[in-house]
Amino acid sequence: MQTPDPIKPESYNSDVFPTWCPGCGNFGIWAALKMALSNLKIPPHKVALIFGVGCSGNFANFVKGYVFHSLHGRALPVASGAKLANSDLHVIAIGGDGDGFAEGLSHTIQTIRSNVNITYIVHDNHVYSLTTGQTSPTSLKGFKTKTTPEGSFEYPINPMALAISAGGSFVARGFAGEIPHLSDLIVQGIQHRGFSFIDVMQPCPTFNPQLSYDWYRQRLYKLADQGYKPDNRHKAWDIAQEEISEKIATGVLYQEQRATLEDNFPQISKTALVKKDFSGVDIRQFLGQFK
Ligand SMILES: Cc1ncc(C[n+]2csc(CCOP(=O)(O)OP(=O)(O)O)c2C)c(N)n1
Repeated sequence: MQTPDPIKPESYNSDVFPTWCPGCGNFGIWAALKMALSNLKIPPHKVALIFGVGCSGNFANFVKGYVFHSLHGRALPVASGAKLANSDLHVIAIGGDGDGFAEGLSHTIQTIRSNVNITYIVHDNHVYSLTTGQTSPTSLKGFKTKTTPEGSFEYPINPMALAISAGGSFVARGFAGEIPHLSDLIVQGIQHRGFSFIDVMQPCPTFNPQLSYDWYRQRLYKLADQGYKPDNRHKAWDIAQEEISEKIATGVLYQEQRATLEDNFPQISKTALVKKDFSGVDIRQFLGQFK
């Protein structure tokens, strides 16, 4: 793949223009990610974008890079495998709240624990969109859909609390309607050594119109404006307890440095697996290292 010079947000456009509904928050996340990659001067051939299934997963068709459209809830194991095979790539996993907190919930928890050096962006619209509007694990109580005509009665999953309690080393929340701020969070997430978890508040005007851009804006506040420092897990936990129906903190809630999954594999901690010279290697002896 040729490297366009200089790298611009448009460098990541595929030939297909997004088919998302007018006003969909996915456009903002798409723009923020492209802005982040171009600000970091990462060429498309140095990034692997691994998608789940959903409206968010359709992003796979609208972006350039090494792109893999995986199964529903399975973006994270595929992304982890890509990173372990080629640690020289920037690996970014992308999926919806259904993908990450229902079908893929155990992968989300286990990948946070592993601290593999990848970035995970959740398009959290609090609804299953691609299947035309059913409750998701983050749907607010009382949310009326085809599957919950009397309103959802289940308590919503809290992604910030989930990530902090699973041992997240980078836990952040952004808003699809604030592209430069979200882009900066994605930059920080990519630069973080370890698993970066970014939950993005994403308006879905078609299947969750109540949570509109205005609804979010009335509740959003930026942690950085309050001089907040994301180095204390207990403080992060307190912020995570705020009900998003009342107030929504954006920014990095918590960050710490600790060994990544790759650091724990001496076979790949220094040289990417794909760069190993296997000519003349007794493969049985090599595989023996993995026992
Ligand atoms: C294992 C499995 N279960 C269910 C489906 C059907 N399905 C496809 S997309 C989807 C919902 C996607 O919702 P979400 O992950 O929140 O993404 P969004 O469409 O809102 O971006 C479901 C249930 C599937 N494809 N695979």
